[in-house]
Amino acid sequence: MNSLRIDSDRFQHDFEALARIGSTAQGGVHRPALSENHLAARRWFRERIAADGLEFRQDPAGNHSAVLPCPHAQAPTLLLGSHLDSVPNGGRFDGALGVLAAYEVLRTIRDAGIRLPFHLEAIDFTDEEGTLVGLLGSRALAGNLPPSELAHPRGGRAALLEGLHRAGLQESEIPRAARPPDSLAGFLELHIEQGPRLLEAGADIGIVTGMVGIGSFLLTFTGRADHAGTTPMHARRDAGLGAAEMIVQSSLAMRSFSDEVINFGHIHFSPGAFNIVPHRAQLTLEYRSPTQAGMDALKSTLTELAHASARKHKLELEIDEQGCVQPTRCSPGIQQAFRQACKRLGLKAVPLPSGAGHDTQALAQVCPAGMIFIPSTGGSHNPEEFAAWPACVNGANVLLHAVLEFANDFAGG
Ligand code: HGY
Ligand code: MN
Ligand code: MN
Repeated sequence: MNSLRIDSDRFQHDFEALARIGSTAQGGVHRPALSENHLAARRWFRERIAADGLEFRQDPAGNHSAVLPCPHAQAPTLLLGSHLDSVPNGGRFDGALGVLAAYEVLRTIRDAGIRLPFHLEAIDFTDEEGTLVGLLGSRALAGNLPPSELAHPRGGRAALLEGLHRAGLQESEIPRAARPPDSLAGFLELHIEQGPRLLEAGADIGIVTGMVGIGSFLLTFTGRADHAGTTPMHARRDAGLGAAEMIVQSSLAMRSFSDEVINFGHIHFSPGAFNIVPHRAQLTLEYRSPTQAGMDALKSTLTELAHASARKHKLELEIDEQGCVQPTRCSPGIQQAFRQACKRLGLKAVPLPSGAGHDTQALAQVCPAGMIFIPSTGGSHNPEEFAAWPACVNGANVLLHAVLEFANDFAGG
């Protein structure tokens, strides 16, 4: 078994075929959750599964998977996978590599005639990226998707309902995707690092120790529309200045946080004319921390700054919380399985915390879950994101051998 490897040509052929779906001129992909392009990618995955003679499964949250059943019907399932949805104008590796690596591992084990003590399932989770909700499919499967996040989705209710309709999904059915925790043996995910640390360390594999918590706000500052020429500066209630104050003051405040980050991803002024003082400004704000204490401290600092910015510019303020995912540790047992796999393959592995959110953190709430990174360049959430093919093959082989390690431990080997 130690010499078993994935089929690199088959894996690369599928990766390149998938990357053509929703591809952009700059070499990335545009496959926002439940968009036509995303659904086209899912159709491709389903056709691939059928062509390979494997069992296909779709759940009420839209999660798509290939299943390799083991002979014991009552056995739990080991899930492998990631997500086929992308951010708008994103890269072709984020998520997609993890789904296809999982699928390649499943096919390799099937082709080798290996009998595992659990069912093996390669899964594509719905809306990991939060175009609609965020970790929608993985949290639904884990049974920990709060109804409030469907009621107030960060991508807006209209977009969520439109996407669900396009995909033929019923909002009321989504909770039925939840699986009993004891039906899950665990979850393993391969992902590009989306940052520079593995390259700086000269390492082949990052064994993820944990993932940041992520909170999202929609801030609405409301003042008064006025003539931009005849209204003295001191007499304005300028929502635009309130939003700008919030951005500047928050950025200054981040000097007192060492491991936390914030991001203002979108700003909208209305009515939006050259010569009207904006009466309303909307800001999306995301904040992240590797610890719950950091999340709590950052949330209270940002909330205070938002109110102070509104007071200074005589504005009303609405703060809409748009969901929150808690910081999560990865399973020590699964980290060990990854370490053993890297040792067997002669690959240099380092422990690494994740500054990105991932489906692993949803599954980690209900079963042993862990993930690995491979080195990537060009940043991420942009078309320049890139990983060298040998690194992708390394990652898939580590995933393969971690499954075999996990099976060995599971069977009490
Ligand atoms: O935003 C993230 O951290 C992830 O890419 N969804
Ligand atoms: Mn991702
Ligand atoms: Mn992403």
